[in-house]
Amino acid sequence: MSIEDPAVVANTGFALSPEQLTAFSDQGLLKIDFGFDQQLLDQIVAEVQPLYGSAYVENPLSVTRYQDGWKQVDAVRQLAVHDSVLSALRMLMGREPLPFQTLNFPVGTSQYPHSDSIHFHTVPVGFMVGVWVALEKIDAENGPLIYYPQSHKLPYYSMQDLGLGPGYSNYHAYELRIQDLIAEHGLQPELGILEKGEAIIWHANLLHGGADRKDITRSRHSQVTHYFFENCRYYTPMESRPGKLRYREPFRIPSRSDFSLPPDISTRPLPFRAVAKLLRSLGLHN
Ligand SMILES: O=C(O)CCC(=O)C(=O)O
Repeated sequence: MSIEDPAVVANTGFALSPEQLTAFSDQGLLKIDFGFDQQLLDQIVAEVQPLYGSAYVENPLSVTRYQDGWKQVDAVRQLAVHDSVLSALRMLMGREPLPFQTLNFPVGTSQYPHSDSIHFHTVPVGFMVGVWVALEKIDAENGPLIYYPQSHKLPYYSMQDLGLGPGYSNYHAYELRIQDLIAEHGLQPELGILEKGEAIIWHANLLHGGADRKDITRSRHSQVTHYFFENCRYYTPMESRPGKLRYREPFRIPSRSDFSLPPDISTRPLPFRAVAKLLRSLGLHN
């Protein structure tokens, strides 16, 4: 069945309205309630906590993230591949979504604004989104998301466009250049004030980060999943130079919990990956 087939959307019972599609394209983000099962959200919070490690046990407010918790916690995976989310993303982008990374946050990140296109990029451009889910109530005090509506209409800036060399050692300089751009364009921030279970879908180029944690005693449990879309080339701009892109293998978080191959298959020796490729070509492996 092709993704253009309306049955794909109808099957899951979830569809975006024309107003929501327009809002995403105009604003670069969409605030949305997918009606997630509250028990699933609580399960994620409870089961991810041990993954934050000993620093978290000593001081639960000191650790800001855990990457790819879906490999250990099935509830994280279930949220990342939720049918309603995938249906919404198909409608937004007209291609099959490929969830490729999860991040879980116990507290606000206070992260400077950035465009995800500096971390994950595609050829053709723009086939990436983030879906950020509030796992508890988020208000102005516990470090909500901060974002700049319409900033996705700015050019896609690479490190080189901003006069910077590649590599994470230059990342703070990138953040400062983005601060300058925000001021130059007079962009106005908004905060992601959300009820538990609500989500924000952001465009690949939307400037966003973590607002200040005004109350540093409070948690801000949340999960973001990053998605690419099928039939692109994928690369990591921070590790790329013009004409020498650091390509990434397409990867999809498995949609079934009875996944019979290990999730870290892309890091396995070549013969193992060749078998996976064969299985994928036969439709037996995501
Ligand atoms: O959760 C946050 O505070 C920021 C998350 C973020 O910037 C991202 O996932 O790209």
